[in-house]
Amino acid sequence: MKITADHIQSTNKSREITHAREFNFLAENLEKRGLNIESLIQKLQALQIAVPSWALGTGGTRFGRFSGGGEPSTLIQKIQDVGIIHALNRSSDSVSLHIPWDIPKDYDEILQKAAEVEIGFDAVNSNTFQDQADQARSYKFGSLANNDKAIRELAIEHNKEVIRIGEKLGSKALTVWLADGSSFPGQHSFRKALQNTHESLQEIYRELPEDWKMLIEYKPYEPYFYSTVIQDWGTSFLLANKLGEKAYTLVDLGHHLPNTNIEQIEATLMTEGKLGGFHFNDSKYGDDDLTVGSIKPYQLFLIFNELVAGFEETANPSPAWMIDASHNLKDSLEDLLQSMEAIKLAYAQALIVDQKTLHESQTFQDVAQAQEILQDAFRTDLRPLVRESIRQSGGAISPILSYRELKVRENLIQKRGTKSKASGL
Ligand code: LRH
Ligand code: MN
Repeated sequence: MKITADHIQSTNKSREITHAREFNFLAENLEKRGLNIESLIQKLQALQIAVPSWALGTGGTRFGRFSGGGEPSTLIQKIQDVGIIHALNRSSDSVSLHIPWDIPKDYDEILQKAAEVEIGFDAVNSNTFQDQADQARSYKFGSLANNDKAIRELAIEHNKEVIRIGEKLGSKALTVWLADGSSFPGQHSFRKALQNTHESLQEIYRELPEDWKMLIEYKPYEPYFYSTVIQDWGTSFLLANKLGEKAYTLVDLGHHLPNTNIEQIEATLMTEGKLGGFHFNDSKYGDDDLTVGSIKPYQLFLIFNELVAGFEETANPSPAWMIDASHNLKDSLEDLLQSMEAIKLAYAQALIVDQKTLHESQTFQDVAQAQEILQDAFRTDLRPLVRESIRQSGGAISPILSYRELKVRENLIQKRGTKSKASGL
Protein backbone atom coordinates (compact mmCIF):
# COMPACT_ATOMS: atom_id res chain seq x y z
CA MET A 1 0.00 0.00 0.00
CA LYS A 2 1.51 3.35 -1.01
CA ILE A 3 0.52 6.31 1.21
CA THR A 4 -0.05 9.44 -0.92
CA ALA A 5 -0.18 13.17 -0.09
CA ASP A 6 -3.96 12.95 -0.54
CA HIS A 7 -4.13 10.22 2.09
CA ILE A 8 -2.20 12.47 4.48
CA GLN A 9 -4.29 15.56 3.76
CA SER A 10 -7.61 13.71 4.07
CA THR A 11 -6.67 12.34 7.48
CA ASN A 12 -5.07 15.59 8.71
CA LYS A 13 -8.20 17.61 7.96
CA SER A 14 -10.10 16.75 11.17
CA ARG A 15 -7.04 17.58 13.29
CA GLU A 16 -5.77 20.80 11.72
CA ILE A 17 -7.73 23.34 13.80
CA THR A 18 -7.00 21.74 17.19
CA HIS A 19 -3.37 21.24 16.20
CA ALA A 20 -2.94 24.84 15.01
CA ARG A 21 -4.39 26.16 18.28
CA GLU A 22 -2.15 23.90 20.43
CA PHE A 23 0.95 24.65 18.33
CA ASN A 24 0.44 28.42 18.30
CA PHE A 25 -0.03 28.45 22.09
CA LEU A 26 3.18 26.45 22.55
CA ALA A 27 5.13 28.50 20.00
CA GLU A 28 4.22 31.70 21.83
CA ASN A 29 5.38 30.15 25.11
CA LEU A 30 8.70 28.95 23.60
CA GLU A 31 9.40 32.29 21.90
CA LYS A 32 8.92 33.99 25.30
CA ARG A 33 11.79 31.73 26.46
CA GLY A 34 13.93 33.10 23.63
CA LEU A 35 13.74 29.91 21.57
CA ASN A 36 13.70 30.02 17.74
CA ILE A 37 10.77 27.88 16.55
CA GLU A 38 12.01 27.60 12.95
CA SER A 39 15.40 26.25 14.00
CA LEU A 40 13.75 23.78 16.42
CA ILE A 41 11.53 22.54 13.59
CA GLN A 42 14.48 22.24 11.18
CA LYS A 43 16.52 20.25 13.71
CA LEU A 44 13.58 17.92 14.38
CA GLN A 45 12.99 17.39 10.65
CA ALA A 46 16.70 16.69 10.10
CA LEU A 47 16.63 13.84 12.64
CA GLN A 48 15.95 10.78 10.49
CA ILE A 49 15.87 7.39 12.24
CA ALA A 50 16.60 4.15 10.40
CA VAL A 51 14.09 1.30 10.63
CA PRO A 52 15.50 -2.18 11.35
CA SER A 53 14.48 -4.60 8.57
CA TRP A 54 14.15 -7.33 11.20
CA ALA A 55 11.45 -5.51 13.13
CA LEU A 56 8.79 -5.17 10.42
CA GLY A 57 7.15 -8.49 11.31
CA THR A 58 6.02 -9.96 14.58
CA GLY A 59 8.94 -10.80 16.82
CA GLY A 60 8.78 -13.66 19.24
CA THR A 61 10.39 -15.08 22.30
CA ARG A 62 11.54 -18.65 22.94
CA PHE A 63 8.14 -19.14 24.57
CA GLY A 64 6.10 -18.24 21.54
CA ARG A 65 5.32 -15.98 18.59
CA PHE A 66 1.83 -14.67 17.74
CA SER A 67 1.69 -13.53 14.09
CA GLY A 68 -0.19 -10.28 13.41
CA GLY A 69 -1.02 -10.86 9.69
CA GLY A 70 -0.04 -8.88 6.59
CA GLU A 71 3.67 -9.24 7.41
CA PRO A 72 6.27 -8.44 4.71
CA SER A 73 7.75 -11.75 3.50
CA THR A 74 10.10 -10.23 0.90
CA LEU A 75 12.73 -7.47 1.01
CA ILE A 76 10.61 -5.40 -1.41
CA GLN A 77 7.59 -5.65 0.91
CA LYS A 78 9.83 -4.62 3.85
CA ILE A 79 11.00 -1.57 1.88
CA GLN A 80 7.38 -0.71 1.09
CA ASP A 81 6.48 -0.93 4.79
CA VAL A 82 9.35 1.43 5.70
CA GLY A 83 7.93 3.66 2.97
CA ILE A 84 4.55 3.63 4.75
CA ILE A 85 6.17 4.72 8.03
CA HIS A 86 8.19 7.44 6.28
CA ALA A 87 5.16 8.76 4.39
CA LEU A 88 3.28 9.11 7.68
CA ASN A 89 6.02 10.60 9.90
CA ARG A 90 8.63 11.93 7.41
CA SER A 91 11.21 10.76 9.98
CA SER A 92 12.40 7.34 8.74
CA ASP A 93 14.19 7.85 5.42
CA SER A 94 16.28 4.66 5.60
CA VAL A 95 16.27 0.96 6.43
CA SER A 96 19.04 -1.00 8.17
CA LEU A 97 19.38 -4.45 6.60
CA HIS A 98 20.46 -7.65 8.34
CA ILE A 99 22.43 -10.14 6.27
CA PRO A 100 21.59 -12.93 5.38
CA TRP A 101 17.98 -12.25 6.43
CA ASP A 102 17.69 -9.55 3.70
CA ILE A 103 20.06 -10.41 0.82
CA PRO A 104 18.86 -8.49 -2.29
CA LYS A 105 18.34 -10.69 -5.37
CA ASP A 106 18.08 -7.88 -7.94
CA TYR A 107 19.95 -4.75 -6.77
CA ASP A 108 18.54 -2.46 -9.48
CA GLU A 109 14.99 -3.48 -8.59
CA ILE A 110 15.63 -3.00 -4.85
CA LEU A 111 17.19 0.44 -5.41
CA GLN A 112 14.30 1.43 -7.66
CA LYS A 113 11.66 0.26 -5.16
CA ALA A 114 13.46 2.13 -2.37
CA ALA A 115 13.64 5.30 -4.46
CA GLU A 116 9.90 5.04 -5.19
CA VAL A 117 9.21 5.45 -1.44
CA GLU A 118 12.11 7.90 -0.84
CA ILE A 119 14.18 5.71 1.46
CA GLY A 120 17.87 4.75 1.48
CA PHE A 121 20.03 2.14 3.19
CA ASP A 122 21.64 2.84 6.58
CA ALA A 123 24.16 0.54 8.29
CA VAL A 124 24.22 -3.11 7.19
CA ASN A 125 24.36 -5.75 9.96
CA SER A 126 26.39 -8.96 9.78
CA ASN A 127 25.14 -12.15 11.41
CA THR A 128 27.56 -14.67 12.83
CA PHE A 129 25.21 -15.65 15.67
CA GLN A 130 23.26 -18.19 13.57
CA ASP A 131 24.41 -21.04 11.30
CA GLN A 132 23.11 -20.94 7.72
CA ALA A 133 21.74 -24.19 6.23
CA ASP A 134 24.71 -24.76 3.89
CA GLN A 135 27.37 -23.55 6.33
CA ALA A 136 30.56 -25.67 6.42
CA ARG A 137 31.38 -25.01 10.06
CA SER A 138 29.27 -23.91 13.05
CA TYR A 139 29.31 -20.70 15.07
CA LYS A 140 28.02 -22.67 18.10
CA PHE A 141 31.17 -21.87 20.04
CA GLY A 142 31.73 -18.43 18.55
CA SER A 143 32.68 -16.75 15.32
CA LEU A 144 35.34 -13.98 15.21
CA ALA A 145 36.50 -15.10 18.69
CA ASN A 146 36.46 -18.85 17.94
CA ASN A 147 39.61 -20.82 18.74
CA ASP A 148 39.28 -22.53 15.35
CA LYS A 149 41.02 -20.36 12.70
CA ALA A 150 38.85 -21.79 9.89
CA ILE A 151 35.69 -20.67 11.70
CA ARG A 152 37.13 -17.20 12.30
CA GLU A 153 37.95 -16.97 8.60
CA LEU A 154 34.40 -18.01 7.70
CA ALA A 155 33.03 -15.20 9.88
CA ILE A 156 35.54 -12.66 8.52
CA GLU A 157 34.58 -13.59 4.96
CA HIS A 158 30.89 -13.15 5.85
CA ASN A 159 31.53 -9.63 7.17
CA LYS A 160 33.47 -8.76 4.00
CA GLU A 161 30.51 -10.04 1.95
CA VAL A 162 28.15 -7.84 4.00
CA ILE A 163 30.31 -4.79 3.19
CA ARG A 164 30.15 -5.64 -0.54
CA ILE A 165 26.35 -5.93 -0.34
CA GLY A 166 26.13 -2.60 1.50
CA GLU A 167 28.33 -0.88 -1.06
CA LYS A 168 25.90 -1.84 -3.85
CA LEU A 169 23.05 -0.28 -1.86
CA GLY A 170 24.82 2.96 -0.91
CA SER A 171 25.17 2.04 2.76
CA LYS A 172 28.10 3.67 4.64
CA ALA A 173 28.48 1.56 7.74
CA LEU A 174 28.89 -2.04 8.95
CA THR A 175 27.38 -2.93 12.32
CA VAL A 176 29.12 -5.83 14.04
CA TRP A 177 27.30 -7.36 17.00
CA LEU A 178 29.07 -10.47 18.25
CA ALA A 179 27.15 -13.01 20.31
CA ASP A 180 30.49 -14.70 21.03
CA GLY A 181 30.99 -15.63 24.69
CA SER A 182 30.66 -18.49 27.17
CA SER A 183 27.98 -19.89 29.43
CA PHE A 184 30.17 -21.68 31.94
CA PRO A 185 33.36 -20.70 33.86
CA GLY A 186 36.39 -22.27 32.18
CA GLN A 187 34.59 -22.73 28.85
CA HIS A 188 37.01 -20.38 27.05
CA SER A 189 39.99 -18.09 27.65
CA PHE A 190 38.79 -14.48 28.00
CA ARG A 191 42.15 -13.12 26.76
CA LYS A 192 42.43 -15.52 23.82
CA ALA A 193 38.84 -14.78 22.76
CA LEU A 194 39.48 -11.01 22.89
CA GLN A 195 42.75 -11.33 20.94
CA ASN A 196 41.06 -13.50 18.28
CA THR A 197 38.25 -10.96 18.03
CA HIS A 198 40.66 -8.04 17.66
CA GLU A 199 42.68 -9.80 14.94
CA SER A 200 39.50 -10.82 13.10
CA LEU A 201 38.07 -7.28 13.27
CA GLN A 202 41.41 -5.93 11.95
CA GLU A 203 40.99 -8.09 8.80
CA ILE A 204 37.43 -6.83 8.33
CA TYR A 205 38.51 -3.22 9.05
CA ARG A 206 41.09 -3.46 6.25
CA GLU A 207 38.18 -4.17 3.86
CA LEU A 208 36.21 -1.05 4.87
CA PRO A 209 35.84 1.54 2.05
CA GLU A 210 37.41 4.93 2.84
CA ASP A 211 34.14 6.67 3.69
CA TRP A 212 32.66 3.82 5.73
CA LYS A 213 32.34 3.30 9.49
CA MET A 214 32.52 0.11 11.55
CA LEU A 215 30.03 0.23 14.44
CA ILE A 216 30.97 -2.17 17.24
CA GLU A 217 27.91 -3.11 19.31
CA TYR A 218 28.43 -4.39 22.88
CA LYS A 219 26.09 -6.50 25.02
CA PRO A 220 26.58 -7.92 28.56
CA TYR A 221 24.83 -11.28 28.05
CA GLU A 222 22.47 -13.43 25.84
CA PRO A 223 22.74 -15.76 24.06
CA TYR A 224 25.61 -16.73 26.37
CA PHE A 225 25.04 -16.38 30.09
CA TYR A 226 28.50 -16.32 31.78
CA SER A 227 30.60 -14.00 29.58
CA THR A 228 30.36 -12.07 26.31
CA VAL A 229 33.59 -11.11 24.50
CA ILE A 230 32.40 -7.55 23.68
CA GLN A 231 30.40 -7.19 26.90
CA ASP A 232 30.46 -3.46 27.62
CA TRP A 233 31.22 -0.02 26.20
CA GLY A 234 34.80 -0.21 27.50
CA THR A 235 35.62 -3.32 25.48
CA SER A 236 33.96 -1.91 22.35
CA PHE A 237 35.78 1.42 22.87
CA LEU A 238 39.11 -0.38 23.37
CA LEU A 239 38.66 -2.29 20.12
CA ALA A 240 37.49 0.81 18.21
CA ASN A 241 40.58 2.68 19.37
CA LYS A 242 42.91 -0.16 18.43
CA LEU A 243 41.29 -0.57 14.96
CA GLY A 244 41.41 3.04 13.85
CA GLU A 245 39.47 6.22 13.07
CA LYS A 246 36.74 4.47 11.07
CA ALA A 247 35.74 2.29 14.05
CA TYR A 248 33.20 3.47 16.62
CA THR A 249 31.08 2.19 19.50
CA LEU A 250 27.35 1.51 18.95
CA VAL A 251 25.09 1.94 21.98
CA ASP A 252 22.03 -0.35 22.08
CA LEU A 253 19.94 1.01 24.98
CA GLY A 254 18.90 -2.55 25.97
CA HIS A 255 22.48 -3.79 26.28
CA HIS A 256 23.16 -2.55 29.80
CA LEU A 257 22.93 -4.18 33.20
CA PRO A 258 20.10 -2.74 35.36
CA ASN A 259 20.54 0.92 36.45
CA THR A 260 23.56 1.54 34.22
CA ASN A 261 24.02 5.27 33.58
CA ILE A 262 23.82 5.17 29.77
CA GLU A 263 23.93 8.97 29.34
CA GLN A 264 27.29 9.02 31.16
CA ILE A 265 28.66 6.29 28.83
CA GLU A 266 27.50 8.35 25.87
CA ALA A 267 29.14 11.52 27.28
CA THR A 268 32.43 9.66 27.72
CA LEU A 269 32.30 8.25 24.18
CA MET A 270 31.51 11.71 22.75
CA THR A 271 34.45 13.19 24.66
CA GLU A 272 36.65 10.67 22.80
CA GLY A 273 34.80 11.17 19.47
CA LYS A 274 33.90 7.46 19.40
CA LEU A 275 30.10 7.50 19.70
CA GLY A 276 29.16 5.90 16.37
CA GLY A 277 25.48 5.14 16.69
CA PHE A 278 22.42 4.06 18.61
CA HIS A 279 19.98 1.18 18.64
CA PHE A 280 17.00 2.77 20.34
CA ASN A 281 14.51 0.66 22.31
CA ASP A 282 13.43 0.39 25.94
CA SER A 283 13.60 -2.28 28.60
CA LYS A 284 12.55 -3.06 32.18
CA TYR A 285 14.83 -5.99 32.95
CA GLY A 286 17.05 -7.34 30.12
CA ASP A 287 17.41 -6.81 26.36
CA ASP A 288 13.61 -6.57 26.14
CA ASP A 289 13.60 -4.60 22.85
CA LEU A 290 10.41 -2.74 23.84
CA THR A 291 8.96 0.45 22.31
CA VAL A 292 11.31 3.43 22.74
CA GLY A 293 10.31 5.60 25.71
CA SER A 294 7.66 3.14 26.90
CA ILE A 295 9.42 2.27 30.19
CA LYS A 296 12.10 4.95 30.92
CA PRO A 297 11.19 8.19 29.03
CA TYR A 298 13.22 10.36 31.46
CA GLN A 299 16.38 8.32 30.70
CA LEU A 300 15.73 8.81 26.98
CA PHE A 301 15.46 12.58 27.58
CA LEU A 302 18.74 12.59 29.57
CA ILE A 303 20.43 10.68 26.72
CA PHE A 304 19.30 13.33 24.23
CA ASN A 305 20.27 16.13 26.61
CA GLU A 306 23.84 14.75 26.66
CA LEU A 307 23.74 14.48 22.85
CA VAL A 308 22.64 18.09 22.34
CA ALA A 309 25.32 19.36 24.74
CA GLY A 310 27.88 16.94 23.26
CA PHE A 311 27.25 18.16 19.71
CA GLU A 312 27.93 21.71 20.91
CA GLU A 313 31.03 20.88 22.95
CA THR A 314 32.75 17.88 21.27
CA ALA A 315 33.97 16.96 17.79
CA ASN A 316 32.03 13.67 17.80
CA PRO A 317 30.55 13.12 14.32
CA SER A 318 26.76 12.74 13.97
CA PRO A 319 25.97 9.18 15.08
CA ALA A 320 23.84 6.64 13.21
CA TRP A 321 20.26 6.78 14.47
CA MET A 322 18.54 3.40 14.37
CA ILE A 323 15.76 1.60 16.18
CA ASP A 324 16.30 -2.00 17.27
CA ALA A 325 13.10 -3.39 18.71
CA SER A 326 11.04 -6.55 18.52
CA HIS A 327 7.27 -6.45 18.40
CA ASN A 328 5.49 -9.32 20.12
CA LEU A 329 2.15 -7.76 21.09
CA LYS A 330 1.54 -4.62 19.01
CA ASP A 331 1.20 -3.99 15.27
CA SER A 332 4.86 -3.65 14.25
CA LEU A 333 4.29 -0.48 12.18
CA GLU A 334 2.29 1.21 14.96
CA ASP A 335 5.04 0.22 17.43
CA LEU A 336 7.71 1.79 15.18
CA LEU A 337 5.60 4.97 14.78
CA GLN A 338 5.34 5.21 18.59
CA SER A 339 9.11 4.69 18.96
CA MET A 340 9.84 7.41 16.42
CA GLU A 341 7.54 9.88 18.19
CA ALA A 342 9.21 9.12 21.55
CA ILE A 343 12.65 9.79 20.03
CA LYS A 344 11.53 13.08 18.45
CA LEU A 345 9.88 14.15 21.71
CA ALA A 346 13.03 13.43 23.75
CA TYR A 347 15.13 15.34 21.21
CA ALA A 348 12.69 18.31 21.30
CA GLN A 349 12.82 18.37 25.12
CA ALA A 350 16.63 18.33 25.00
CA LEU A 351 16.66 21.16 22.44
CA ILE A 352 14.77 23.50 24.81
CA VAL A 353 17.05 22.84 27.80
CA ASP A 354 18.64 26.13 28.89
CA GLN A 355 22.20 24.77 28.58
CA LYS A 356 23.78 28.14 29.54
CA THR A 357 21.97 28.38 32.90
CA LEU A 358 22.54 24.66 33.42
CA HIS A 359 26.30 25.24 33.11
CA GLU A 360 26.07 28.13 35.61
CA SER A 361 24.18 25.87 38.04
CA GLN A 362 26.95 23.28 37.65
CA THR A 363 29.66 25.92 38.13
CA PHE A 364 28.03 27.25 41.30
CA GLN A 365 26.94 23.80 42.56
CA ASP A 366 23.28 24.89 42.49
CA VAL A 367 22.05 21.31 42.33
CA ALA A 368 18.37 22.12 42.78
CA GLN A 369 18.39 24.68 39.96
CA ALA A 370 20.16 22.21 37.65
CA GLN A 371 17.36 19.71 38.27
CA GLU A 372 14.71 22.39 37.80
CA ILE A 373 16.17 23.29 34.39
CA LEU A 374 16.16 19.68 33.18
CA GLN A 375 12.74 18.81 34.55
CA ASP A 376 11.20 22.01 33.22
CA ALA A 377 12.19 20.89 29.71
CA PHE A 378 11.09 17.29 30.32
CA ARG A 379 7.74 18.44 31.71
CA THR A 380 6.98 20.82 28.82
CA ASP A 381 4.45 19.18 26.45
CA LEU A 382 6.24 19.53 23.11
CA ARG A 383 4.01 17.15 21.16
CA PRO A 384 2.48 20.06 19.13
CA LEU A 385 6.02 21.07 18.06
CA VAL A 386 6.89 17.52 16.95
CA ARG A 387 3.55 17.27 15.12
CA GLU A 388 4.14 20.61 13.38
CA SER A 389 7.64 19.55 12.29
CA ILE A 390 6.08 16.44 10.67
CA ARG A 391 3.10 18.37 9.21
CA GLN A 392 5.41 20.98 7.63
CA SER A 393 7.39 18.16 5.94
CA GLY A 394 4.22 16.72 4.41
CA GLY A 395 3.50 14.11 7.05
CA ALA A 396 0.56 13.24 9.27
CA ILE A 397 -0.26 15.41 12.30
CA SER A 398 -0.89 12.08 14.10
CA PRO A 399 0.89 9.30 12.19
CA ILE A 400 -0.67 6.50 14.26
CA LEU A 401 -4.27 7.83 13.90
CA SER A 402 -3.79 8.32 10.15
CA TYR A 403 -2.36 4.78 9.94
CA ARG A 404 -5.54 3.46 11.56
CA GLU A 405 -7.99 5.68 9.65
CA LEU A 406 -6.36 4.59 6.37
CA LYS A 407 -6.85 0.93 7.46
CA VAL A 408 -3.25 0.17 6.41
CA ARG A 409 -3.00 -3.15 8.33
CA GLU A 410 -6.33 -4.35 6.97
CA ASN A 411 -5.09 -3.51 3.47
CA LEU A 412 -1.78 -5.37 4.04
CA ILE A 413 -3.62 -8.45 5.37
CA GLN A 414 -5.93 -8.39 2.33
CA LYS A 415 -2.86 -8.33 0.02
CA ARG A 416 -0.48 -10.62 1.96
CA GLY A 417 -2.83 -12.80 4.00
CA THR A 418 -2.66 -13.64 7.69
CA LYS A 419 0.11 -16.23 7.46
CA SER A 420 2.90 -14.25 5.72
CA LYS A 421 6.05 -14.23 7.86
CA ALA A 422 8.90 -11.73 7.85
CA SER A 423 12.50 -12.95 8.15
CA GLY A 424 14.20 -11.69 11.30
CA LEU A 425 13.97 -12.27 15.03
C1 LRH B 1 21.52 -8.12 19.56
C2 LRH B 1 20.96 -7.03 18.65
C3 LRH B 1 21.84 -6.71 17.47
C4 LRH B 1 21.14 -7.30 16.28
C5 LRH B 1 20.11 -8.15 16.86
C6 LRH B 1 18.94 -8.28 15.96
O1 LRH B 1 20.73 -8.24 20.68
O2 LRH B 1 20.66 -5.91 19.40
O3 LRH B 1 21.82 -5.34 17.20
O4 LRH B 1 21.95 -7.88 15.38
O5 LRH B 1 19.77 -7.55 18.07
MN1 MN C 1 20.98 -3.93 18.65
